[in-house]
Amino acid sequence: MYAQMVKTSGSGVKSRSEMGAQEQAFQARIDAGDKIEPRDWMPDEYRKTLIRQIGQHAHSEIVGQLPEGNWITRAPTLERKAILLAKVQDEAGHGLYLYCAAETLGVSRDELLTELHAGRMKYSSIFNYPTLNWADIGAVGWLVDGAAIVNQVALQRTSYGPYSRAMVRICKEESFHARQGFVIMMKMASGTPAQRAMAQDALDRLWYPSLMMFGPSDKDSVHSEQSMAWKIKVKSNDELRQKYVDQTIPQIEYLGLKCPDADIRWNGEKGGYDFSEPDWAEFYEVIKGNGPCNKERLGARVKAWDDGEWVRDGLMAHAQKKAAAKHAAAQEGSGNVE
Ligand code: BYC
Repeated sequence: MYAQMVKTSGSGVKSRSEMGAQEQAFQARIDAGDKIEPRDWMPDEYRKTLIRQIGQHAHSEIVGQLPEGNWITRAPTLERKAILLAKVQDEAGHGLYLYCAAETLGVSRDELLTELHAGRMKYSSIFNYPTLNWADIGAVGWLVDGAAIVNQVALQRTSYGPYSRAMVRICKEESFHARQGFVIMMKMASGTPAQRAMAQDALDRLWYPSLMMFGPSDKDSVHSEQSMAWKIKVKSNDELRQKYVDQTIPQIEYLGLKCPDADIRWNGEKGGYDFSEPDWAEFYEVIKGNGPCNKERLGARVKAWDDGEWVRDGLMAHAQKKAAAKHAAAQEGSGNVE
């Protein structure tokens, strides 16, 4: 039940001559940099790919609340508690924008959540790792939100209008999230030897999982070729991972910490760092449902859904009552009493 499995198509990209007239016109709009809007014609696979990616993105936002939400009651000061509370609340908002963007494609939020709860839709692998102490909260803000920003800045230019617009707003909020994480890390890294050791340990554990957030290497990415042809993705998984490493290594140095990858080297020729790949076998285990926290995370989401049933039922009953009263008043006003 907890495996995050979705059947992938990965069937290759059609050439112009294989496309019908409607598809050719659609592709020409994409190539010209037009945004596709909900009422526009789109190929079924384009719609399906967006529902998969936006849905997975939305799920990541709400599952991503769990590892940090866990630390709200244990934040070291009132100020830190207020900041973390605001951040975790922002993530719920991000989930909302994204579920709304997915709804414009003809799928309901309830349907997407049913898929998540049944283990048929994924969420980001990173949230299947635990947050063991306060330094991890700094590292999540800094590394995880930092990685999310690199990915999402590119997605601001995605071809689907509602997704692109959601990304603009999300990116602004994510920048605040990453900074609050970096400030926690600065405090820990310049604190007592024990605090410094905690900061290093958090970096050691979260470095490779944060690299995995960008997805498998381009050669193993099943969806990239088609998604890039449709400009759903505008940068490849490896391009974004490289950008992230290049921006993060100087930050590690600034903190006076050590990157857990002994093979990190500046490569002047390519103008970026050489780095070791994450353990992809571990990545595939995690997305199959076998990471350290998959069961706990999905269990928490399912419980929240079940516990909230009475609220949803109450809201629906209230809405139906109001709609019935409005209908009755309208009937009475028109003298058309049934
Ligand atoms: N985790 O062909 P590929 C946040 C799956 S929330 C899990 O390269 P694609 C935050 C992939 O789905 C930020 N699964 O796929 C929130 C596919 O399987 P399916 C979340 C992954 O879609 C709260 C298979 O592997 N951001 O930051 O072209 C608090 C093959 O991959 C992952 C987004 O969701 C992964 N890491 O590219 C704090 C960004 N990577 O679906 C922070 C939006 C790959 O065929 N998504 N898979 O069964 C994307 O940009 C793209 O979907 C990805 C993957 C780059 C992630």
